[in-house]
Amino acid sequence: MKNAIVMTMLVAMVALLASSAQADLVVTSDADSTVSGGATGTNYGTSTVLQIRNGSASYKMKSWIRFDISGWTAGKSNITSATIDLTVSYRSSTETVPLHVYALNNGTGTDPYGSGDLDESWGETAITWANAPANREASDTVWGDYTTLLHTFTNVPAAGTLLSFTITDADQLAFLTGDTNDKVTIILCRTSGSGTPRSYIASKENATYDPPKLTLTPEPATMTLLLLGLPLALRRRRK
Ligand SMILES: [Ca+2]
Ligand SMILES: [Ca+2]
Repeated sequence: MKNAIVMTMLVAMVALLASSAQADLVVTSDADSTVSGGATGTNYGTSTVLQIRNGSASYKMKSWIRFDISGWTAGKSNITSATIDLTVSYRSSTETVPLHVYALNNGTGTDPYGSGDLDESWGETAITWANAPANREASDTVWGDYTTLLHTFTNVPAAGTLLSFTITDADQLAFLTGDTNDKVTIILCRTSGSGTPRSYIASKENATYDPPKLTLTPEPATMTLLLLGLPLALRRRRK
């Protein structure tokens, strides 16, 4: 009888924890666009591809991608792992130019370098080379004070292939764990190459390939630990 009461109480506790536990959050890009050093006032927000290339000024292209993480309800400090998936939508035959993925830090206010707002409210159909947050306009990269390097792909495979990486390092996760506005932005750029070769990443407007995707994973749930300990607790009571 006692065991039955204990069991009922534990099941109720597990159910309560399960209802409040944070599951993985999977979101696709909320906004994405290329900006071009050769057309500094032009927006590419409705394009089906995200372009990233380096070279002389007119060949420089970088891409901004934003995710809405308002679906994460367990407190941002509980994010312990993040995976970013990008799908290659085009590749020239010899694409070996490294592709860097940066996070825009959770900045607020105005970019002192004149590249626009840092508060991540950039508009998908308004972002350009001239106003993209943390864009280092005279360069092939971004302002280090406001960004964190997450990953570098050393080679880009054929169209249709997934480019994926997972981060668990606290410093790299800071743009997520320190987020205060439910928006996070990543930036794609290249710091070598001559304009060609190049490759494209599918944007959220691409009908053939998957859009950029972010997966957030919480700390191992208390519920799981409790479930693991439950049989042991019951066995001890029966002795
Ligand atoms: Ca877009
Ligand atoms: Ca943010």
